[in-house]
Order: sequence, then structure tokens, then C-alpha cells
Amino acid sequence: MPGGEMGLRPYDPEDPFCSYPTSLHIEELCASIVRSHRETCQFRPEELQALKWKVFTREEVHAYQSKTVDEMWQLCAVRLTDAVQYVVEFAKRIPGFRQLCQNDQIALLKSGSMEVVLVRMSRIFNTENSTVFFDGKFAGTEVFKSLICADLIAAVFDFAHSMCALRLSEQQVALFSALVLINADRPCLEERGRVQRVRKDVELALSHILHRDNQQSLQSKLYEKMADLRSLCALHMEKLRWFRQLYPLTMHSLFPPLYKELFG
Ligand code: MHQ
Repeated sequence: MPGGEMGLRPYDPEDPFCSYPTSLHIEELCASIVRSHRETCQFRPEELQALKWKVFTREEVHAYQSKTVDEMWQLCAVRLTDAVQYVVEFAKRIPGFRQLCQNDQIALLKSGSMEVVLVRMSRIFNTENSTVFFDGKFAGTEVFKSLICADLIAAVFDFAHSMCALRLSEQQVALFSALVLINADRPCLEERGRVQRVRKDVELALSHILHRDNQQSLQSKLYEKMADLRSLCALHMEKLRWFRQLYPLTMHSLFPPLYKELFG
């Protein structure tokens, strides 16, 4: 059943608790999205600060590099899917998302969840040594060597650097993540108009906090980042197709079902 791995239920027009964001005050919408982000962000800022210099030893890096291509892909697919699971939970808590029809919820997650994972990656990225919190410690690009997709890894790390340069607050990350997900231009949407209405509110919410923070100049920079996200995800899909051709059985039997549902 589509959406089964994400625990989505169909939109019920009779549901008396379904509130549309249009009925919410913009301040409440901001607060709600920020709370959803905080509750689903996987790592709290204080935790990350404490772990900041916990890096893999040379022996540990070597162990990752000695894995076979399919072993390392499987490990990364599992870690990536953990992160995606939190993004799905975040999406479900964005006011208006659950009220979209189930196919549109799935379509938005298929095209947007990886993008939000990459936005969130900037929160767990240490620019001082170019490492990302992965599998319990901070990892540089060399850790991912056996994936044999150095170009994708380099591009993802560059993107993390450029996101960190914007020095977004947690609230700004929350609103930007919601905007990345609620996008009426995604393929295969059935009720584009309804997605567009929810998006308009999220856009208002983002402008509201940027205005409040006196950082309106961030707006155009964030819209530029959305183009980078698109090309990174296209590259991810291209690498995945390459991997599936080489190791169809690993992909079929050892990758997490949610990963296959979203990207397969
Ligand atoms: C998360 C932690 C995390 C874990 C995994 C799927 C694949 C084999 C190829 C990280 C894509 C290659 C991923 C591992 C590459 C783009 C993938 C491989 C945040 C995200 C993060 C750091 C993932 C980011 C994307 C990575 C590096 O909490």
C-alpha cells in the first residue's frame, strides 16, 4: 500500500480536528512549525555541541574504507533512512500537511524528504574540520570512500558548507525545511491548488520570522539554495540507479523498505 511505510492515513473531510493553516494566526503557524522541528530534529543543538570534536580514529576510518561497495551503501541507506523517518514525522506535524490527500503527501515526501535531510545535515556539520555527524561520530569525506561516488559526497559537503555560511537559527531552519517540503511544483500532485494554499502560509511564516530577525536578505539566498537541493537529489538518484544495476539483490533485499518506497 503506498504510504504504508510512512504511516500516513487518508485525508478525512469529516475529521472535526482538521484545522487549516488559514485559520491559524501566522505567529501560531511559526510556533507550530518550530515546535515540530524541535520534536523531530533527531539531534538537539546542545547534544551536537558536546559531540563536536568526537571524530573517527584512523583505524575506524580505515574500517569504513575497507567495507565493500554494497556493504557501505547498505549502511548509508540505513542511516539515511533513519534521518528520513524523522523528516516524515516532521512533515506530518506541519499544519495543513495531513489534510492533503494521501497521494500528495507521498508525492511531497518522495521529492522533498531527501532535500530536507540535506538541509538538516547543515545542523550536524562541523565547518572547522569539514565533518558530519554520521554513525555516532564526526566523519570527513574519506569515510565515504567505498561508496565510489566521490563527486556526490563532495557536492553534499560543499552544500553543507554553504548552508552553514548562512548561519541560520533553529527557527529559520525549521521554516525553511517546511518550505522545501510544501512545494506545489513537485511532480505527480493531484491537488496542486491545495498544496499551493498551504505553501503560501508557510511562505508568510518564513517572511515573518526573517522580518522579525531583521534578516530579509536571507530570503533570496534561501530560494537559491532550493535549486542546489534539486541538483543534489538528481545526482543522488543517478547514483542510486547506477548502484541498483550493479547490485540489484542488495538493493532489493537489504535496503530499508522506506528507502525503496521513496527512492526506488
Ligand atoms: C543524518 C545522518 C546522515 C547519515 C547518512 C544513500 C547512499 C548510499 C548514497 C548520510 C548517498 C551518498 C549519508 C550517507 C551521500 C549523499 C549520503 C551517504 C543526516 C544526514 C546524513 C549525514 C546523511 C547525508 C547524506 C549521506 C552523506 O542525521
